[in-house]
Amino acid sequence: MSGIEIPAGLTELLQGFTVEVLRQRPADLLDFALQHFGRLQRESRPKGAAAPGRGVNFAREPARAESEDGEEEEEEEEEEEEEEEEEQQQQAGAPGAFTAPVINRFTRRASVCAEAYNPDEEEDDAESRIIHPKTDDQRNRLQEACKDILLFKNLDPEQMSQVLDAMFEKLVKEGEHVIDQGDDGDNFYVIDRGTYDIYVKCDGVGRCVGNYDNRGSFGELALMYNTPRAATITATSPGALWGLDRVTFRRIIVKNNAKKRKMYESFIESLPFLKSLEVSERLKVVDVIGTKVYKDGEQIIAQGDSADSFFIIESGEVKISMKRKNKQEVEENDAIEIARYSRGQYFGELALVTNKPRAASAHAVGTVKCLAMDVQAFERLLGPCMDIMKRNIANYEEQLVALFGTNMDIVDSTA
Ligand code: 1OR
Ligand code: 1OR
Repeated sequence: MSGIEIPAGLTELLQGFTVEVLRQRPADLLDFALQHFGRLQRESRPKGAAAPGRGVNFAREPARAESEDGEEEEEEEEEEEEEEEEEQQQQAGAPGAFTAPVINRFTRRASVCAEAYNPDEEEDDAESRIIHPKTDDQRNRLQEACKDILLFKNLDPEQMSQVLDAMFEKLVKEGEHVIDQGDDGDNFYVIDRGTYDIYVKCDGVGRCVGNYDNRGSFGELALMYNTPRAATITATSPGALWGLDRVTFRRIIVKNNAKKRKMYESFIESLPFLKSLEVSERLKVVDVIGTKVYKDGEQIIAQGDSADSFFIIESGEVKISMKRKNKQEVEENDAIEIARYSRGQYFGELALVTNKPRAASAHAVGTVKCLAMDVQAFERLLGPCMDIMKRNIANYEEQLVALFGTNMDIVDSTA
């Protein structure tokens, strides 16, 4: 981190305190703080010892004993926790090579903290909800920033309103590290404005693997899978983010992901172009997709636009069309239809693979339901399917000749 260094455990300590204040709404805050931190100190002491124990004990984590030398009493419990975590990660789809976690003591504890806030237990506990009051301007900007966030797409209105209430604005300076690879996950972030680089360490050296340009979100992986941060995110301009705390994220988004898995697991499993993925990798695809619905005639992709997502059709029909050559200002109906796709087929991969603008437009024919994935997830998760997709791209030109014969010059494929 650049600038002021935040001591390890401070964020969790203050978050735990804040949650307790919101839950219990004490009349005397100072008195409550004295009792709260006094209790934490007592709980974190080794049994029968006078000296305070190491580390932070979180507000709702059961008190545990810790001996000075080997933490023997803790060991058994930690092994159980590890097993539990492994089990959960297997269910969640164990993270790929880049996330291979070196689970240190602190990481384990942080994960325990997350486990203490069991999404099911928290379900109807309205008092534990975190609310950050916002001005009208903030609320408008927040709603605008969140409207295309795929992880929020499958939430019901009540869940969405709890998420918006809990989000808080965070201003960032150019050069600031918003997330450092290897750290514990505290918040999920939605971009309000600003540009950000993504660095991933390879043999100890950070390599820029992508960026965000005034839109999108990051920081979900560590919260979803209880793993260390998988990448470093640095601001390359002054910017603003909307943060969502770990507890609310797990209570709402992770819980909702379980529902999404039930809905989409077998569909994703059935897609031939994803057959190179392991089962666990397919589950991770389900975790990051968001459902988007389009009305008859609505534009899904515009030829020439920059690209930020990939689509799989769940239901309905999608028409792919290209502008006529030398007619940049064409009417929509002056474009030529080049393909039609339906359930189980995908589109929007070409611009992501070639790093070029969209080569064609896509429109809904009737009502269309698509599963969308952002470019970062596409690159992170669909690497093993690239051969199949590239083979298909190589066929595009052939298909076009088949469609228009030697007259293929009529479409503008230079975009
Ligand atoms: P996180 O909680 O692990 C870092 O914190 C965030 O960076 C991560 O969640 C993602 O939201 C985001 N690999 C891993 N994390 C990435 C990647 C990424 N891109 C964005 N994030 N890759 C780059 C894909 C363009 C794969 C690199 C091998
Ligand atoms: P995209 O990201 O470029 C438009 O956004 C999408 O239309 C594109 O990815 C493909 O998924 C899809 N040429 C270009 N894009 C095509 C084509 C195509 N067919 C489907 N798409 N063809 C002409 C090649 C010059 C194939 C004609 C049958």
